[in-house]
Amino acid sequence: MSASTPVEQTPAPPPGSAQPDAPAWPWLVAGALAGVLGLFVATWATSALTARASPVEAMAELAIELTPGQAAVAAVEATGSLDKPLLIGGIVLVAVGACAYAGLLRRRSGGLSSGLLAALGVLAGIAVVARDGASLTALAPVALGLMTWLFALTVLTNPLARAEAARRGGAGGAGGAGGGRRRLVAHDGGRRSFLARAGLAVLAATGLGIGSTSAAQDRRQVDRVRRSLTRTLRATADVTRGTVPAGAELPLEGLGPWRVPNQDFYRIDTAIVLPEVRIEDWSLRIHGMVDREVTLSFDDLTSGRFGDAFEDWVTIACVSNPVGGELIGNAWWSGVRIAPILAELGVSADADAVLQTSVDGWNCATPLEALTDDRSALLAYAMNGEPLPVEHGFPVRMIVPGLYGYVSATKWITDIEVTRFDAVEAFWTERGWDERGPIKTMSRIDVPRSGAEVSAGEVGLGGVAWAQGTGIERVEYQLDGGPWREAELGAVPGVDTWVQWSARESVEPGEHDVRVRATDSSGYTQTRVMKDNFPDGATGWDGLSFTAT
Ligand SMILES: Nc1nc2c(c(=O)[nH]1)N[C@H]1C(S)=C(S)[C@@H](COP(=O)(O)O)O[C@H]1N2
Ligand SMILES: [Mo]
Repeated sequence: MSASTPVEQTPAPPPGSAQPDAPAWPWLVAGALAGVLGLFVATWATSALTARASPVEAMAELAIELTPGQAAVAAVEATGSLDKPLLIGGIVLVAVGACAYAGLLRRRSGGLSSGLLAALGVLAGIAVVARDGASLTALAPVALGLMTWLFALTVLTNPLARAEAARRGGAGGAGGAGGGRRRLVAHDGGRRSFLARAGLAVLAATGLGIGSTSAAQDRRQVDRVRRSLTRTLRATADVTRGTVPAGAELPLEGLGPWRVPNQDFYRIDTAIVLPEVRIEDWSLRIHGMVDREVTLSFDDLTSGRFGDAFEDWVTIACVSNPVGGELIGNAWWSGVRIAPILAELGVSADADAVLQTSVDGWNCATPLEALTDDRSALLAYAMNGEPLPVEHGFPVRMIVPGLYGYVSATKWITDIEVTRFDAVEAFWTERGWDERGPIKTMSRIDVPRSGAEVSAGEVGLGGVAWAQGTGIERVEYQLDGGPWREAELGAVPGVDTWVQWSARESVEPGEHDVRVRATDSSGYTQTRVMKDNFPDGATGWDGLSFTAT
């Protein structure tokens, strides 16, 4: 029996249905193009309406909020600082992929295709409402994006449907030779019209892309305010003292700067869209278990109402910093000490925690005593003599020596509630991280780099060590399993900064390895036990190999 059915007996397929021999890719391309166009329209509308976040950004933020802690941290570690671009890129990819599929679906069923796009739009709408509430400004970009998807997909696929109908007619061979030619012409016309429309879509997407980036630049008005603030701050804070103390930097080539420049400072936060807080809109409410609550303006902080400007060198660190890692930095911070403010407001004797909240909703709980004892815990408004960079918390953040950032260093801070640990949970502790978060005594090798080739003979070894609140007493290194030797230490202005260490050793040609360990002023020597950063910070000795030739 023959597998082929006479063409004449095939019932005519319903309009718009697929032909087995017609290629699928134009439908996929149409869907993907419509997808890209819709995303661009949504982004452009976000800028034009100065909505806080685009639908894609809102989805990324929601994803971060809903990700359990260890998975989030694993993602950050696996991808380095690329976590956010990767998350955004992944969402865009999934969205465009789904739109491409909607294009394919449209070949068989317009309803299913539109339904898929509508479902995507609803998802984006849910993310936006979850993050920013159901305002018109927040939702308009989603609505415009969805309308663009539906409209662009129709416009792009209509010629395809026409071309396929014509082709079908031709294949059906129902008409004479003349009819076949006409159908072929219609088919070619459909293809040409599809290509023209696709070209227009690409042009429109490009234009919108350029349009929304320049609009995004307009939004950086906070940057302009920062610059104009610099002079005012110079008057209120003695920023000239932020020059590196003599002897802090050891003369060893390859050692990083003791004071980390703002643009090189590590950045860790959950913000997809950087909060842009204007000075005149900023306020800090301090309340909870206090006799008297207060709401401070930026002027209140800088005018001396709660004491003079206070400045200090503090090395802050992230609990996710692995042994040998770079999620740590040292800067000259200017601000106001928090202890006298809390003292003036009168803190309840039952309180043991302070819940800090930022403008984007992130929060952390800090042990109360860290904010009331005599350490340099401050509401900082300047970093290395400049107004805080937006990504480091402009206009005001908390800096607390001795505690990892996730329990203390709230950027874009707007709320401080004196409370009790047993009454609150915060972003990272909810995800299983340690409640108190004291920074562990640590040391790191920076010279030579792991795997480096150096010339045999005298080589320099060096790095940094830190034990905030306690101070580094001694740093020892061990070359090729030999005896532990004490390294030379740089000068430091206090116990809250890292200290540079260096040494010189003579090495033979060949492979070498070096390890380091620090001892703090309490007499504690860093444990060699290697431990992961969860839930309270990594431990273990940093070590690496290098080759001498
Ligand atoms: N608002 C806000 N503040 C935050 C965070 C955050 O996610 N949001 N992350 C904290 C963490 S985990 C660290 S380690 C420090 C990092 O500060 P930096 O980015 O200025 O280096 O900020 C802290 N402050
Ligand atoms: Mo952190």
